Amino acid sequence: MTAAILFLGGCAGGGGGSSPKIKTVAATYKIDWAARTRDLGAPSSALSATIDLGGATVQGVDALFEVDRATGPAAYQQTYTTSPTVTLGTHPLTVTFYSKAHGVGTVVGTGHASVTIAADGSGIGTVATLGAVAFVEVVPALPITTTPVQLFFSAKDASGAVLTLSPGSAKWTQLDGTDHMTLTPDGIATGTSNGLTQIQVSVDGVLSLPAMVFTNTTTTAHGDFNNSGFEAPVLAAGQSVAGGATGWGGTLPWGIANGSGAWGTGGHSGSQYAYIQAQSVLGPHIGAMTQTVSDLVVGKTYKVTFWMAQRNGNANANTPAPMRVFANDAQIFGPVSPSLAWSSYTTSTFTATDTTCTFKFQPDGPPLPGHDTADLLDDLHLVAVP
Ligand SMILES: [Ca+2]
Repeated sequence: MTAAILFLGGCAGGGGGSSPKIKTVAATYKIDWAARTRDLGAPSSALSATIDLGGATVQGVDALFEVDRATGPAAYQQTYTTSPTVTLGTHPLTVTFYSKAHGVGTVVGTGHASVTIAADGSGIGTVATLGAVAFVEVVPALPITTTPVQLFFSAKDASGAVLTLSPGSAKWTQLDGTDHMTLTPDGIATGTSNGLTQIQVSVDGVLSLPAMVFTNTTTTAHGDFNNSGFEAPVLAAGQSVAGGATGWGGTLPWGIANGSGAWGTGGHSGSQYAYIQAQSVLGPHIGAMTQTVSDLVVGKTYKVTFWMAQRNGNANANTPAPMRVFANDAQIFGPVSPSLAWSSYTTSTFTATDTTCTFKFQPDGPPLPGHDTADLLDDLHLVAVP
């Protein structure tokens, strides 16, 4: 429910100029604008409404009125007056709420009723409004660091069409993990410690399923990869989460998984492992994982060792992706496609030119449109070459 519209009393007006025998009235109506979580300035759920009174002009055509929501996040009720006046009697009413001001943007709610405009404008009841939002979900986020970021949601109507709404249309709640991050009602997340947090978002009264986000406040490892076996944070058996592991950054789609599930049958060591997906089913989506390691010795030679397998889980799409490894954007490995079983790999050696180095693991995209490929990683190490 975006808002409610109520037709109330009005002042009796004079007859229309061209049809003096037809009585008209300046009907008044009120709109209850719903609370928002932030100030306006962008497309959102219900920033304006149009009211169509069928055949209510003195010429007998539809009388159309448009009103905009005021700026400011708080709920409020405002009374409006129809101008020009409308004819007395029974008319079909359609109210349409829009995501932008001035009656444009996405339709986010509609209401229909048969209303009777009386001489004093009174006796017309509330028009129920049916919200357009039918499905809401949390858009997977990159790991939340100590830098505040805006979380995003996706809203769809009953037919599955995406509705374009602004962040202020949504209300965010944190179900647990308050020791890992803070979350404002309008979706600004700030990490405070490493871990997992369950969150939920609602738009116009439609609630999403709970979603998990990582907080990752450790961004630099010393001398070797931090969380090299992807055992942190701890997931439940069979669980996987997109977008993060302690110590790691990257580009979606990637994540970690525990044990046997959609991505794999288990880790090389420990129960958890990472996956990087490269798929073109929904357009090109090529994931990457990155971590910056410090305390390298300039002039010294290093290599990276790691274990890799192709996706071998229970959700099909078990096709490998040709993996590449980069050290400060210089390629030191690949492209190599792994097999189903875990195997050990070693990159080319490279010489440190700085005390820090950012490593990136990124597969090539699928060879054909509509393909879904993914690789699994575990037990990554930076090794100094004697
Ligand atoms: Ca592991």
